[in-house]
Amino acid sequence: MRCFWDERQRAHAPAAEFFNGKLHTAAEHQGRVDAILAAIGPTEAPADFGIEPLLRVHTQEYIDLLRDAHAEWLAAGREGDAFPYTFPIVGRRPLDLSRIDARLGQHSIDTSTPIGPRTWTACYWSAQTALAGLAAVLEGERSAFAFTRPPGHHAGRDYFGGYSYLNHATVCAEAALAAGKRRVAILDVDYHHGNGTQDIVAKREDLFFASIHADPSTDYPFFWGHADESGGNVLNLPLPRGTDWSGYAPALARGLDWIEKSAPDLLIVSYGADTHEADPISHFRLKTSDYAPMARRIVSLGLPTLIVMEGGYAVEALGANIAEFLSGL
Ligand code: SP5
Ligand code: ZN
Repeated sequence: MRCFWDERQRAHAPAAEFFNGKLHTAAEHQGRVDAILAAIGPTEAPADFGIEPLLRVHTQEYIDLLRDAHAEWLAAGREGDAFPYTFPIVGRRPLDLSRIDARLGQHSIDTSTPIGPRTWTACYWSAQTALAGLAAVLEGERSAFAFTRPPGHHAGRDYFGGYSYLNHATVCAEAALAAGKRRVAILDVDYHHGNGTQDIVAKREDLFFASIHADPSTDYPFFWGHADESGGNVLNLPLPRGTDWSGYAPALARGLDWIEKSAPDLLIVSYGADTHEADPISHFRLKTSDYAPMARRIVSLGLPTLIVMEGGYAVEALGANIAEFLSGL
């Protein structure tokens, strides 16, 4: 299977994130990279598909912020990574503010997603890696794996959060439509609900989103992913903490059945290994050996399939989990 990765994606190096009332070592840290690269073997570097595919999903204003935020942060006299800390809650009137703290708050949903001096570079190449994986599938590969990092599924059109800045799954879905595909389905199997993806595909008749994730009553991102948000082109299948393969497999079957009925001509999988029992921030109980059957069921749909990487933070188990998933493809 062709795997894609660009060394410039390594440059994003968040030190810390804030949740549960204190700073923690960033879960989405550079140490994930070698664990994953060792497992997937040789990778191809992407071509540069430019900024245009990103602008089919994200606003120019938001892209400008991602690119410039850290320089403005330094110019404001700060050090370290840029963090938002004040957010315009629902119903606040839109204001055209220039202060970096206001702009960060206006375009983010949490305090876990820092912007460092090289974050934009890593994000740009992570998106190009996804687009290179898509190009391989459009050229006829049955499946391809894009090691996107930073991840993407929590990022919306104009907001970052959940360690995500650019939404690779929908950037690729839009690129596929632009290249002539008619209907694209996104299956999200990360532990966390893909709120950004759901927001971006809302009300579309050519994009379909099915997600299996931890019940947002107990887990991040809390305000998206509840079962009653399903309908039309969205299917949410929240599962309780403690879910193992015996509880996961039936939800996966439902999700795949729904995708099949949506009649897509391309499948994009947002794959997170944070459903594993050893994950330090998550609470499902999948085992390494569960990822091959998961992948086999996904490819049994017989669709051309692009996999983009989302979360997965148990560094010791990460390589084996991804290798197992790829073996099932
Ligand atoms: C891509 C992805 O997987 N993003 C996940 C973002 C989750 N960030 C919030 C972390 C809060 C973790 N709560 C930890 C409970 C530890 N027992
Ligand atoms: Zn996750």
